[in-house]
Amino acid sequence: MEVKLEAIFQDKIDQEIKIEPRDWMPEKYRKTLLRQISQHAHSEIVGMLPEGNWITRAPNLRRKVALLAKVQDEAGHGLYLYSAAETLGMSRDEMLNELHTGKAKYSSIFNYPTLTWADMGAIGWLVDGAAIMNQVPLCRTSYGPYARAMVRVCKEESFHQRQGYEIMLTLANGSPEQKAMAQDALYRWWWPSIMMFGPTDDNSPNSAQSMQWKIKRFSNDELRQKFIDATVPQAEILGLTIPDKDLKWNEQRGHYDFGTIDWTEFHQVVAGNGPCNKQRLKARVDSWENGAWVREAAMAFQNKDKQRQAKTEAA
Ligand code: FAQ
Repeated sequence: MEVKLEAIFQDKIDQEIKIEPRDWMPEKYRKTLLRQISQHAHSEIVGMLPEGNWITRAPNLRRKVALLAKVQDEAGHGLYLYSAAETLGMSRDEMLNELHTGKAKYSSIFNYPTLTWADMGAIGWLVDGAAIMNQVPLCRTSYGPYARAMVRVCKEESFHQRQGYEIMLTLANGSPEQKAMAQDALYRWWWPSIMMFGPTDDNSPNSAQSMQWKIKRFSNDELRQKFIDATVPQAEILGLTIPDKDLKWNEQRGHYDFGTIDWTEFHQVVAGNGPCNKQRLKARVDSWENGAWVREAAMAFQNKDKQRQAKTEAA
């Protein structure tokens, strides 16, 4: 029976028919999606923190409004993604508990500090740029609720990428101090951004199965290469230097060659030992604890409302 169901399931995937919450699915498909979507949701919510740090220090009103809107968009992305993950049978409270106890992962990139205003430019340009490269294919992922959530997320991410690039462009064409600030931000964010795509294909335990199920459409290395190829010319327009002496156009491959990624750093950050892991997690846990009264008040209101309704119906 299970074998037959599995064959029907794979056939649907092969024919590009979306899998919906009530459809039969292998348990491992459900678990893989739950892992990826909840990690993605946590990344959006934790990802609000590095930029949230600069809202009060934006250099002018236009920049402040754009940054505020961007951070709010990230909260929205987290909410669509938690909703999509909930359709797979785990409650939002359980997912948050996994984040708060360190059981669930979130993207390595959000464990780095934002030291200057130029970091707002570098995050928009590089981090959102990498996110778009990874997420546009997710609009065609095989699980319906995830694919549909990603359509809006990607539209908003493109705006984020452009606002970041525009900050970089302004700084790169500004005073020598501003240009130096932009360069310093590129130095610090480049390597962590290319690590966002995850381990190399031969070290990516989930890729083969996720590709077969069309959860992922491109491998980690393919997306990383696409990102580098798209971003190098943008750095040239800015007149800024990417901190990789091995970065070079390879005519034969039709791609940029690049240097060796420091995977020890990546694994350290993912293991909780990055520069800001403890601070990020503490901010989320504090926020959950400080918001307890809001949840309790909402529940008390709902119970009162139910009692009132029951009384009216009984009368
Ligand atoms: N950080 O076998 P794979 C954003 C883990 S963008 C931490 O290759 P998979 C927007 C991976 O989970 C950022 N952990 O795994 C924004 C797995 O561990 P597990 C979020 C990482 O899933 C911008 C292990 O390594 N985007 O939020 C990372 O097939 C600006 C082995 O790896 C998404 O989540 C990492 N970078 O491929 C917000 C996109 N990479 O769970 C605010 C959706 C890998 O087995 C400001 N996710 N790991 O214990 C994906 O596309 C995939 O999950 C990958 C990883 C590509 C991230």
